[in-house]
Amino acid sequence: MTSRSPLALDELNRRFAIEGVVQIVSGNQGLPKVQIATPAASAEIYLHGAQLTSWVPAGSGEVIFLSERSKFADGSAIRGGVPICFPWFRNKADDPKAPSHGFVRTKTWELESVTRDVTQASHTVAVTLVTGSDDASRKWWPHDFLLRHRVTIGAELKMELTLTNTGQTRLTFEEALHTYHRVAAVGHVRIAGLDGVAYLDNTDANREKIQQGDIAFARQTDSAYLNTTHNLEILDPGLNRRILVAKRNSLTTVVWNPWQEGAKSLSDLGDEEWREMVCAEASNIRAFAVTLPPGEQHTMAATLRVAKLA
Ligand code: TA6
Repeated sequence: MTSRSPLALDELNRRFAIEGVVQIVSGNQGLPKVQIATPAASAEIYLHGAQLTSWVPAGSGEVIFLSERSKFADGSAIRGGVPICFPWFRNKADDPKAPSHGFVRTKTWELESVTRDVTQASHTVAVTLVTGSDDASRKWWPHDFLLRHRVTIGAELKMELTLTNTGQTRLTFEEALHTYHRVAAVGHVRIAGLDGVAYLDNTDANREKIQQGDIAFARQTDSAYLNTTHNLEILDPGLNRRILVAKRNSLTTVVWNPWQEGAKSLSDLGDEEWREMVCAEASNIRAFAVTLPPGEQHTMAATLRVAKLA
């Protein structure tokens, strides 16, 4: 796939805008973002990293956390929203100089399609963005691929990440939809759905442990739950809501909050913002990385829904 220069806004709107529903505008630091507004929900997706940064279902408040100090610049990841981690998660095992969480979250993706479904059952808009291998990616990862991110905006938020192996050899990759959920106060939040599941505790030399009951937050938390297809419920009494996360083709779930001490090392996170976010990430990492023969595809999906807590 050639890395064409990104299209100008007027050309992007000519090709993809839907009057009164979808437009492409100049976002933070002038980066192009897709703005979606329907009776069911509103949302924003930057072409930078194909990163969703807002989803507000009708009748609900903002569900996605975005740092007030986030950078919006080439080479930097947006802090918040849903960063796409690919083809590795965290540091690259064989190259400490490689970018954390891979290289696609700092690339400008291309808009491939914007479609609308206004049947009675659902008023949804689906935005598909695509990126692929190029000379720059092959320096880090010697494989040919096409990566599509299809985001369906409506009363639910559905994110589908599809990798196509366009090369001649099998490849193995890690992936994560690194979703930052907005919460009122992380110290009062619990995550249900992982009771009894084994996890690697990255705050304790990645020792393997077993989850006892719901996840509560009282310190830096960075846990990779293994061999689990379980759906999650993020229970937020402060906002009197549950965020339900359903996964498809994902065998690991990462849960992260930097807490006060971890936040100090993040210049793109406000001093107290760690209290208002929790990451719960559909993923395939570590021993559950995905191996794909030439020509094959793999889709991992996460679907979010919001409900009242009580
Ligand atoms: O998802 C948890 C995690 O892997 C943590 O270890 C922490 O590094 C977090 O991701 C954020 O990573 P980033 O590179 O975006 O600062």
